[in-house]
Amino acid sequence: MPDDPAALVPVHQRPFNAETPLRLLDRALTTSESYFVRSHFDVPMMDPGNYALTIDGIVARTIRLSLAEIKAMPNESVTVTMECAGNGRTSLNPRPTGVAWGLGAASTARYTGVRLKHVLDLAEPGRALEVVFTAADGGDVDGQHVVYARSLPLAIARLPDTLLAWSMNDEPLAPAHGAPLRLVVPGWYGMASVKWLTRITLSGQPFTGHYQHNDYVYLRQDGIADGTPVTLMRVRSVIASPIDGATMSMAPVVVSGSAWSGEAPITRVELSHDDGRTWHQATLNPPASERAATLWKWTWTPHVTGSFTLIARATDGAGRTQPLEPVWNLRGYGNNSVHRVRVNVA
Ligand SMILES: Nc1nc2c(c(=O)[nH]1)N[C@H]1C(S)=C(S)[C@@H](COP(=O)(O)O)O[C@H]1N2
Ligand SMILES: [Mo]
Repeated sequence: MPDDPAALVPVHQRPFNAETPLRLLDRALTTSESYFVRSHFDVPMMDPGNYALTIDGIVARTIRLSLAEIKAMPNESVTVTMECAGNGRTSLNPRPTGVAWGLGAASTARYTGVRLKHVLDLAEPGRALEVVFTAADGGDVDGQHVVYARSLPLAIARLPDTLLAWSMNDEPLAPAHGAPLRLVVPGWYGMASVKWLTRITLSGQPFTGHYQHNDYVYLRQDGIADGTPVTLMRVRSVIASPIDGATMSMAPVVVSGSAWSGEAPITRVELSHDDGRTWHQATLNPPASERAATLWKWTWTPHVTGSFTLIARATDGAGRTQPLEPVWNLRGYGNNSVHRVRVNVA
């Protein structure tokens, strides 16, 4: 667990799950200490010295790679914003079961590792459909022993930004974030980015593991077929400053935050101080990478005293805009409704 209690907002103690404080979400990078943690089980014991990654299944040859061998491969770095699919769940009514996330289950880091594609090619894949990623953590789920495992379509696995990462923000990856090696799938909700990776299996069939088939599927959401897998992050913005409940004077105040979408670049962030009657365009900062959040700012000058609700609404290049009200589904995934922050002008 991190030393600085202010660095994270704990949501659950065992397994440890915690949010990034919202006031940090107008920064280009989240430090490792403040990066949100989402783990289904306790952090598994891993010895980097004895670590081996196995690549097997539909391959010409099964291979095993040590951490030193993986680190010696061509390095690649990508700045990525990662968000848990359950982020924003607590604003759904009725409240779905699952970790009680506010809006801080999202963070940005510069990941360094080797392209997954590079490692797959070493094993010479045959006619596979999917790539299954198996982790070292596991535990009891409804009376069954379950290990964390997920699959990706082969085409996504082979994208140049899909990494096997051992470093975050140019520091060694922390145990809570998947050391010694994790998968990073930019643009997808966090469940795809398997931590504590031990095995990569090329498969000819759709994977039906617990975290693929039972969890991380949309259920009972209007307009979406039951069982549709959760994949790309929906467009979202978060207000980092001012914080909810802040008191300010009748002087110009900079409203700032970040916005991201797994589907396309952010093209617009609008702010409202009057419950959505009028909207003002925020200034956008070019993101660190296509896979990282866009930071934005808007200067508001309140002309009267009273209480106000600030709303941020992002739009992406695919024309998708955040809904003003949450859209419910059974597990509470992908709720990208707008962020509202209440402030007092005194
Ligand atoms: N092995 C393993 N990988 C995992 C998980 C897990 O519980 N076990 N949680 C997933 C989920 S749901 C998310 S949102 C991200 C969170 O990554 P972080 O803890 O580094 O923020 O890791 C993903 N990878
Ligand atoms: Mo997640």
